[in-house]
Amino acid sequence: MYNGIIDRYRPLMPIGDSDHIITLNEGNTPLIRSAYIETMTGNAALFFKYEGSNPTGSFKDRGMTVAVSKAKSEGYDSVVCASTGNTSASAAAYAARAGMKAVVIIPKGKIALGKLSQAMLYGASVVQIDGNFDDALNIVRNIANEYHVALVNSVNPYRIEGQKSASFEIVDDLSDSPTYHILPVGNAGNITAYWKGYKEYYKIGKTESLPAMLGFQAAGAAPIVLGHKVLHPETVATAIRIGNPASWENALSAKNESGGLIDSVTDDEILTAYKLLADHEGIFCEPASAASVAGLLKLSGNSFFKSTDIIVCTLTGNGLKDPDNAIESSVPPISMPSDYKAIAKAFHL
Ligand code: AN7
Repeated sequence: MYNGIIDRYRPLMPIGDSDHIITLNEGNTPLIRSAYIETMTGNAALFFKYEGSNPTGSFKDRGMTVAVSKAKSEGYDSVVCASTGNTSASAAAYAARAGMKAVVIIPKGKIALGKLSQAMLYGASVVQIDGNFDDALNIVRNIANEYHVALVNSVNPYRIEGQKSASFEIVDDLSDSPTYHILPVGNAGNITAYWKGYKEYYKIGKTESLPAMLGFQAAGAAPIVLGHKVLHPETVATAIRIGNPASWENALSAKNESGGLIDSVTDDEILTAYKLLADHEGIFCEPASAASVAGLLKLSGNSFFKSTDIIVCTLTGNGLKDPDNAIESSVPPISMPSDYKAIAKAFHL
């Protein structure tokens, strides 16, 4: 058993012997074979990398263990980040464990309830601004430039180093790279990290091929697809409500080098995929995560995939993060008298 991704992949991590490791045993998340959606892909083999099973419920923990370990080891006593929610929850948890202070800046009213409750309970100082994620990222960049505080957004290269571990796990499970890797794109750190991970594993001979990277933005927050910043990004998938991604250039490199694409999916397509995953796969992810499957279905509709393809979709965050969207997308509970016969009859049991 490994104690988290640094322990498991230490030779490929920027960690020195004297570094202090802050871990919650993140990583080692399930790669789940599709039970149903696969049949909609032209019979390619489809797997979901379910990052919702990380300790704070998202992939951010992979990056945060490295970023906070390094911050602690370098003598910082506080961390700061901007966030659409998941980064704030993860930073708050790892900072708490490290005995460090966390200040997190979020767009007011635009982060899912579960994420907000996490950052609050882990004891972070939560600051809401009348602005979006891009405004919050500018603020924390300025703070980190002028004050002695570690910036733990994915502009911190240690975040990318940690997040690349997801590619290692997938290859370890499949014994090679998939043909296609599909994931949602917001600030574009994760697509950058996955591509780095695949390339590193290829270089040391762990794989014989590299996947094509397929990234999907929400249509109302699709700067990379449009080719220009989006000043007022809007989407039901609040995690990826980002109009000026910090890793924009790296995302384009991942796309170009891998022979992939970056496209957009509408909120309706995202919510359809979100419900399909729950109804037919038994998988509860958050709306932003379902953007990967929405992208898969969009491409499948154009007969993009072959039956010999192996596809991995990353499901970046746990559905419990966003109870409001879950309830909104579902049939409400039915009120009935406490009468077992009536209940059995109503549902033809
Ligand atoms: C569930 O928490 O940017 O393209 O501040 O929470 O690496 O930004 C979250 C991003 C996808 C996009 N899925 O990843 C934040 C934040 C979920 C996310 C993304 C996010 P990146």
